[in-house]
Parts: sequence; C-alpha cells; structure tokens
Amino acid sequence: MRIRGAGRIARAGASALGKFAEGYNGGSKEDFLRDLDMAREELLASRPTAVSLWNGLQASVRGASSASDMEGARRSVIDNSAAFVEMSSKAVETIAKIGAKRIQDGDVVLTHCNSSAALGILKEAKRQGKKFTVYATESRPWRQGILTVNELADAGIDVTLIIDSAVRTVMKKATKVFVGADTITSNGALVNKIGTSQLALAADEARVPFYVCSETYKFSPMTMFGDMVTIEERGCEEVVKEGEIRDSVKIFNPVFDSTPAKYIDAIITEVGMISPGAVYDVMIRQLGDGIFDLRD
Ligand code: RI2
Repeated sequence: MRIRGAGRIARAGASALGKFAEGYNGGSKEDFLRDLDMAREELLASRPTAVSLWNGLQASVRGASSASDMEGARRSVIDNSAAFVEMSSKAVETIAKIGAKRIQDGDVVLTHCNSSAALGILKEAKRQGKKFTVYATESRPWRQGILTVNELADAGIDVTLIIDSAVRTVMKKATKVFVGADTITSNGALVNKIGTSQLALAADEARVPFYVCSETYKFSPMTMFGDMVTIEERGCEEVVKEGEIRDSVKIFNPVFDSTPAKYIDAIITEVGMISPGAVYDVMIRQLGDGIFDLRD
C-alpha cells in the first residue's frame, strides 16, 4: 500500500522487472527466464485486483523467451519495461487532455479515492482556466481521499472533502462524476475502489454523467476468456483499532467493487472516449498489436 493507484502500481511493477534484469548476473538464458518468472509471480501476488499490474509485467517480459541468448533476453526486459513506463505516463497525459474537454465552467465534480487519471483531467481543466468545484470522498478505510484533496488544493482547485456516506446527499449538487479504474472487464464493467458502485447508483438516480478515466492497460484480457476479477480483501486492522470491538465480531473488508457497464456514460482512455460496449473491440486490437500477449 506504499504505492497506490493502479497506474503507478503497473509502472512500479514494470520498473522492478527492468531493475531485476539490469542487476541479473546469473548463468544461462534458461536460468534468467526461470528467475524472471519467479520475480514476476512475486510482484503479481502483491495486489490481486488491478490488472494494470499484470499487463505491465506482461509487457515487460514479452518476447524475452525468443531472444537468442541471456544477454538478449535481459536487454529485451530492460527495454520493454522502460517502454511500458513511458507509454503509461503518456497515456495519463493524453487522458487529461481528452477528459478536460468534458469539464465546463460551473461544473460540480464528484470524485472517489485517489486516481491519477481522474485528477490529471481536473488539473488540466484548471490549467485551461475552467471554473469548477470538486467534492472528494474520504475513501475509507485507507482514506486516500486525503491525498486527493491535498493534490487538488495544491493545484489551486476549490475542493471539499466529504465522508463516504455523504455521496447521495452531495450528488444532488453534482454535475459530473469522474473516477479511476483498477480493472475494466470485457463486458465494460468497472472494478474500482470500494464505494465506486454506490457512487454510480447515486449518479444514475440523479441523472449525473458518470465518467471512468482509464488507460487501456487496465482492460483485462483474461475476462475475455471468462476469468473473474479477484476482489482483494484486506485485514481488520484497517477498519478498527485493536480492542475497539468484541472478539466475536467479524470484519469484512473488501477493497474494490464492481460497477456494471449500464451505469457508465463513457470511459476516457488514451485512445479516445469510448462506450463500455467498445472495451472488447479495443482489447482485440491491443491483442492484435501484441500489447496483451496471453501466450508468453
Ligand atoms: P490511477 C486506486 O486503487 C483507486 O481505486 C483508483 O481509482 C485506481 O487505483 C486507479 O488509480 P489502488 O490500486 O491509476 O491504489 O488512476 O488500491 O492512479
């Protein structure tokens, strides 16, 4: 949890594999590929929900097995990981430019948790001189909303912190919702920080447009093949302090939830603003480009 945000997690994972390859001084290509796979598995186990990590690692190891020798395989991982990090950072910038066009003077934006893709849009809109205000949820239990409000305040944006249960009340004032994504499935559903789906329901009820800000490497190719997204559950110490509740009380702490495609007005990606129904086609194109490679 020291690295937060699905995009940052993916970049950190890809960079870690790049550093692993840089520092590797083992023997044969086979040794390297075996150790690389172990490193990849260990990184993957750190956060099970965000597919961005899987895609970042996959992009880094792609093609390494077909290199002619250990040096070639090592070089390929170093280059691929650097290319992924660059592509990922550029994607966030492109999303900011596309999404900022959706912000108009007078908008009251509601956001949840801490998404660099969503905040990039708000900061770009501010840079362009647009006048709008933001409400940001606290996002229990980790309270990533504190990061969000400070980041927006530092950018000179008028921002108000609310507790998570104030979402439906505040939705009456909101004109748009912008949230990030940890994973998007082939049928256009959004997996994001717990509480996102209740934001979507409240937005639907109040007829407020609900925008998801997501790089395409948050699209999960595995869901195309029927796999379910694993929802990470975290420890009870994140929810209560020791001794605060009776020993017999259980704690359930899922940290992500799923929002069906029907509640999403558009997904703002680096390849454009798309409908949730277009996710499958974009994924097929990425697979064709070899960005998502299930074979390696
Ligand atoms: P960016 C965060 O969760 C939030 O759920 C956020 O919406 C999502 O990642 C995307 O963040 P976590 O992965 O990639 O930190 O837009 O648990 O920064």
